[in-house]
Amino acid sequence: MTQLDFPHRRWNPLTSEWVLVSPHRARRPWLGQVEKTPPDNLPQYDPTCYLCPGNTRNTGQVNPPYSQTFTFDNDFAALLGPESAQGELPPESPLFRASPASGICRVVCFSPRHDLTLPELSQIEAEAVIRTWSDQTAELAAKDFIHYVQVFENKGAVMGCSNPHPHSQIWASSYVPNEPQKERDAQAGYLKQHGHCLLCDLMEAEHKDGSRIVAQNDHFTAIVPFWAIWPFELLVVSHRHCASLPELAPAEVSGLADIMRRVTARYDNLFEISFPYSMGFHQQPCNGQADEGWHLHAHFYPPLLRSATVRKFMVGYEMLAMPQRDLTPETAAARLRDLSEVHYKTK
Ligand code: H2U
Ligand code: ZN
Repeated sequence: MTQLDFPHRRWNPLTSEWVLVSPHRARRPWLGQVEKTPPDNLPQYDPTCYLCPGNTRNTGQVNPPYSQTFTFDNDFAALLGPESAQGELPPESPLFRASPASGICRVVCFSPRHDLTLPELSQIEAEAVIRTWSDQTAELAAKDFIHYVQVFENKGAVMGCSNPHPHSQIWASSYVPNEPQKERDAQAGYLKQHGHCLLCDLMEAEHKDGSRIVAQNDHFTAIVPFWAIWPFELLVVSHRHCASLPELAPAEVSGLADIMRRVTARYDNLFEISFPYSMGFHQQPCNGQADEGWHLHAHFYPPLLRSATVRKFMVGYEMLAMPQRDLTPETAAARLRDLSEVHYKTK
């Protein structure tokens, strides 16, 4: 695609929302907040970490001496089991609407090593993480009261992550949350209107164009979406039309592990720091009607903008009007594409 260097809006067909792109603004000066860079010299084992093997968590429970991944029920879960829905909610009215919410929250550690992040794991270790997410999804989705399983990773203090030990979270809920519900409606609407899957069509168009592709293998492609909000946002899409992690064949699990390692290595190499982000998979809702238009994908939402210490703030216009970006998605993709996939720490 040719570079656009004048203000314009772009449509996000997955959420049915617009983003404002202002490429001419990318060079403005910055005198605002400067973030701390993440520590680069973590120990392999931290006796004070509540996720390291053998350590005691806040509740007094002791982590097993695990050697690959480790999953446990979140000790401070945001959602509690169905038995928690005891009290009575106020009667619904057009202005005041409340609804019961129950679920299961878990923490998944990627590795017993306190100091290794996704791009530093071996291919085998990264595959074990994908399989854990997949097995957890299958187990949680099989429960009658669960309607959606959200797998996500919050990485870096800037993103509110409380502990550098590599871990992710899973929140399985009795309801479909806002973002997946928007995507559900949009994917179903696209299928109805065009007779094809939205993300299958997107993959075809992106492979033809190429300007937003960052990395690909036989089974997955990572792009900076045309409608990206965050400066270096990524969308990772499966080539085969499938709707959830448990549907992936073994070769696709390997493909997903490969693409996750490669894009996170590029991220770390961008500013030569452990790159912060929120990442998560969007899988089809469970225990409801089938979602034929649903196509498995992951979003990476990283906050950093122009250096390791200057982030994008979603404030002002973003909070009150709509998201806005300066750098075009095509420029962001080219920058990520030009980076090595060899992690800077191993150089
Ligand atoms: P972050 O991914 O945002 O860092 O959160 C880590 C989770 O770990 C958080 O949801 C949980 C917190 O509730 N946790 C435990 O389950 N046990 C502990 O002993 C400390 C933190
Ligand atoms: Zn640890």
